Amino acid sequence: MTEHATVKAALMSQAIETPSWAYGNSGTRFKVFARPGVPRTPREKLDDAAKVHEFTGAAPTVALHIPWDTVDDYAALAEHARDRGLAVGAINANTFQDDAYRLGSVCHPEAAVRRKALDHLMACVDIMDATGSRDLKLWFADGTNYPGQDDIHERQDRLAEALAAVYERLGDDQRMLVEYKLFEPAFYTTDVPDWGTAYAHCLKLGPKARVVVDTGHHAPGTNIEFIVATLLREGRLGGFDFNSRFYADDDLMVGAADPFQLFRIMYEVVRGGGLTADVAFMLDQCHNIEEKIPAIIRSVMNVQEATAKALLVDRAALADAQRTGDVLEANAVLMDAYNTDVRPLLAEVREEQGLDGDPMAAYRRSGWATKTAEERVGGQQAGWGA
Ligand code: LRH
Ligand code: MN
Ligand code: MN
Repeated sequence: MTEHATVKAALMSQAIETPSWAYGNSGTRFKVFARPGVPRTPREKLDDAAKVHEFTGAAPTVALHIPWDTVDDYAALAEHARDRGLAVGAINANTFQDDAYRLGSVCHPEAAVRRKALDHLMACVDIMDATGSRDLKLWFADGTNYPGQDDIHERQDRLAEALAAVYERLGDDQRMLVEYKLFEPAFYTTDVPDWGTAYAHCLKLGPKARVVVDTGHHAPGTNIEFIVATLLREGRLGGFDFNSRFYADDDLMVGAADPFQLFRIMYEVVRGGGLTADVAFMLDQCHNIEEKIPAIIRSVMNVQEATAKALLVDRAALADAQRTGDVLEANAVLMDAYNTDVRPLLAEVREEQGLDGDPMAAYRRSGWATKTAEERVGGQQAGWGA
């Protein structure tokens, strides 16, 4: 294969998972702006996700969030997805919305609350069994607000105990993705604040436990690509929750705030051999003021553009410059790839797959927005951010 053909093949095989909650109404604690045509049920969220996949050809799985996507029959929900050319992606657990969780969930000082949280995590694995989902995504809102509020050390013990119980319950082909976040909703300590803590727990648990990097969950200025390189080297990068941020956990469209950072991350993914199904490329974002489906299509395209640029880096020339200590040349090789307009290449890739080269325009022409605005009345809130 020519180099061009290898790049195209890699782009064609890249899958980007979209989150069910991005299709629903969301907002800040100040206001949720309702939008006409927004899904009313988990099935309708899948119907919208199917549109993103139809026009991009690159979004074949959808992450669910439990209980936001609660249904009576999960196997039937998975069937609904399959009928639309989709599969159920990661199951995201939610141990942050009940009154019981005021002092935490699996790290809570009371055993009864920890049990309740653990029961929920186990129920999420049951849903994985019913839907064929591979990944359980665990983000804990646990932490403390005031020094002395609880014992930091003991909270880690409680966390380890819960994680070990869930790990035991996983099937052979199932994985656990441990997500970290520096702060919020806890303001003093967070029980899984960084990749190091997540990694330490994963290492103890075993190979089915991996770290997930939510790009919005770091302190400003954090070198995320370094974290990605390290986790890949250790074989523990489970995936990404992609989004972008200007300030804290803003959950804006991936690649919108800092496309160069996204390129640097994707370069480390390519360099580290992470462009495989082993790494889940998921979006975790919400669309508060913009149209949702087009925003998700744009996000998928942003990831594809960063990936294309990363694949175009002349690795031989880069290695040469690095070996000879030619700092300027090494940097230039990387920037050459970043500064390439890859949109024509991606249009070509889509056309070769029988798709429209411009997914945004194709979606607009489809009339889906008008149809759903007429048919769906009373769209569902994403369940979070209100
Ligand atoms: C937490 C988080 C986590 C949740 C999602 C809705 O900030 O990133 O992944 O499940 O947002
Ligand atoms: Mn996340
Ligand atoms: Mn987040």
